[in-house]
Amino acid sequence: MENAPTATSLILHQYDASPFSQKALMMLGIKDAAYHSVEMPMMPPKDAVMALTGGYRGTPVLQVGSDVYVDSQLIARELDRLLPEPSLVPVVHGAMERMMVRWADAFFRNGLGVVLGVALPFWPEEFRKDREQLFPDIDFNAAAENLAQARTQYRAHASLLEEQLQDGRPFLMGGRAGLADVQAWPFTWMLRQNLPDQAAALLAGFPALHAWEARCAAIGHGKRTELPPADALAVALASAPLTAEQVDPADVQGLQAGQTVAVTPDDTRRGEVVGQVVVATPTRIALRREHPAVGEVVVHFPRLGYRITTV
Ligand SMILES: N[C@@H](CCC(=O)N[C@@H](CS)C(=O)NCC(=O)O)C(=O)O
Repeated sequence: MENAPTATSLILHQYDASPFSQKALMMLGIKDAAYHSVEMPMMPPKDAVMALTGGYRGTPVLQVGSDVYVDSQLIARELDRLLPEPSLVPVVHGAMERMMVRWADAFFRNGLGVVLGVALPFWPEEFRKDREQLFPDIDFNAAAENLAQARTQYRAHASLLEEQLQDGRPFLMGGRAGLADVQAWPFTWMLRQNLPDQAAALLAGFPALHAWEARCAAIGHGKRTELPPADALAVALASAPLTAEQVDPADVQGLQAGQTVAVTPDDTRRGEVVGQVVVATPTRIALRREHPAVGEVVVHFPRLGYRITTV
């Protein structure tokens, strides 16, 4: 079959409506990468991704053979490792653009606050219930009451983007698109997609931002081929993980190779994964685990934003 995935193919498990998926798609666009996209449902059941990760349900997840990369932070690192050019930090090397992730999460939360404040009454009950358990720290009953503050905060965040672009640079860090744009653009995209009137009001009077949004949108999503979930699982089953053991001797939790631990996101309830430690560094935790549908896999998480507990 033409274009059949192999153990080295990039396979992205995701759904397009998520701004976090858009981060991964934009990275692939910057690299003009060829990849397979597996459609993930927006709500459980999510059998394919659950078999691969062992319990993490979030989007995006990148699969390469039997190595599974959770979170857009780690997907950025892996894409730069596998496809170094063009780099996702093309202008100013270093970690500053990675540090933006928590700023971007705050921008997301305010955008979500606007969406909830305006659109929650129109959400299907089942979707609302799912998202309420996903975001235990958000009071959905207070969404309308919190709307004015969410709008103010959203515009304050957006004004920083406008300010950054004041000197006429095409992208946030300069002449080329990179991780800074990837961190920020999905959250203006999100509001424009979901609530164009709100977006028009909250992003009004920001001409540099508007021009930048158009440049970001024009980057596209690279060379994408749709793949059925079963084919992605078959790739994992037919391959073996390639990750070498690497444990920081100064690991702050004293993690040891082979130790059984549980990893969960520390912000939303996207699910817990239990396995044996293969990698533990300040930037990454990777676990070995097995599932009949995929065989042995190694699931990688960023350390930032994830909680590790011993089992
Ligand atoms: N820090 C994560 C956040 C991912 C995230 O929160 N994704 C949301 C989508 S907007 C999600 O997974 N929601 C639950 C779901 O889709 O089941 C990342 O950057 O990948």
